[in-house]
Amino acid sequence: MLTEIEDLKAEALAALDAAATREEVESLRVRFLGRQGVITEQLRGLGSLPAAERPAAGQALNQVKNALAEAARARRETLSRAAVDAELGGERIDVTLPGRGQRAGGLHPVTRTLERIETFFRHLGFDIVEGPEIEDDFHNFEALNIPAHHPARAMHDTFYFDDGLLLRTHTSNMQIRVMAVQPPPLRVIAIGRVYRCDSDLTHTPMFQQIEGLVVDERANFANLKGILAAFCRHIFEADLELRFRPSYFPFTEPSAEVDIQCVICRGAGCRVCGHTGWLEILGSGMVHPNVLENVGIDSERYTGFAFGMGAERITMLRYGVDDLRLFMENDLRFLRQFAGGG
Ligand code: 2NL
Repeated sequence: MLTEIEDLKAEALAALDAAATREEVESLRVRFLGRQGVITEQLRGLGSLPAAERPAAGQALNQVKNALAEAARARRETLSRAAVDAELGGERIDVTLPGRGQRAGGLHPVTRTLERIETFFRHLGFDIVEGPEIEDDFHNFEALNIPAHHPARAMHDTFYFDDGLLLRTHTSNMQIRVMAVQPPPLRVIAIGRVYRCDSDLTHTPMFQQIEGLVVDERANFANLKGILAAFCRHIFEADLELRFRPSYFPFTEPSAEVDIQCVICRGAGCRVCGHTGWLEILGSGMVHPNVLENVGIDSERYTGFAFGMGAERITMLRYGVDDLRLFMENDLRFLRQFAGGG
């Protein structure tokens, strides 16, 4: 009987030692120590043994029972610890790996150009104004010396609403609004989105315009030329030549379009400037006396000059971007090239 018990103990201990999972340990525990387990059955059978053998057998069985319970507990603990170690080992953080870093965002290239232009004119004492994109006929056309049926209205490709309102075709509406309420002397820059029903490789239905206006006694064309020359040299960060070509706008007289020496070839001629060596960058002129009178300014006492340009076009020339559509598509591969820096 006692050797049988010893064999049973050896068998159970070996099985526990070989158990690879906590589930296996549990099923061995049930097999030997459970309510119908082998050891339990033996304990129950003690009564049928001869009285002389009972105490020794009972003691031996109890010892085996305790030994197996302890062995099962120890094995379970070993397996648990191994499981935790394996999990931690798999998750170990390698602090020597290079970090993923955080990409810095950046301002849109057109915004950067607008900010540079704004800063330049602020230093010259200009006020920066913004205003409504939905405008009435008076502030967008009539006051600017563009009466109904004037051929210049066709030039503007206007988007109209049903009620006679329209999307402004230039930021001059703001210049009119300022002149109507503020007496001269005036130095104003109007910046904002303008809309024209026009779309091809070099035109988008919306673009950002920058317009400048100065009204003062004796404001003259020489002042205009001086400001624009300083402006171009500042924005393009180069000592560029300027060229004024006679032109026509209904709201200025005389009018001039301004070219700068090509920023790419410096005048030698290249694809960007169409081999002329010059790039057209803005329109300008002396404010038409009719415009001053329309807003109640005495055109005998005051004169004015004004200029206007498209922010996208200036941005293209500053950064050497050759496709206007890139500014509208928000492709991160394009925009990331402008992130950071100034
Ligand atoms: C261009 C040309 C220009 C003006 C805008 C202006 C405004 C007032 C009176 C007179 Cl209130 N003129 N603005 C003058 C000349 C040209 O813009 O090419 N824009 C994109």
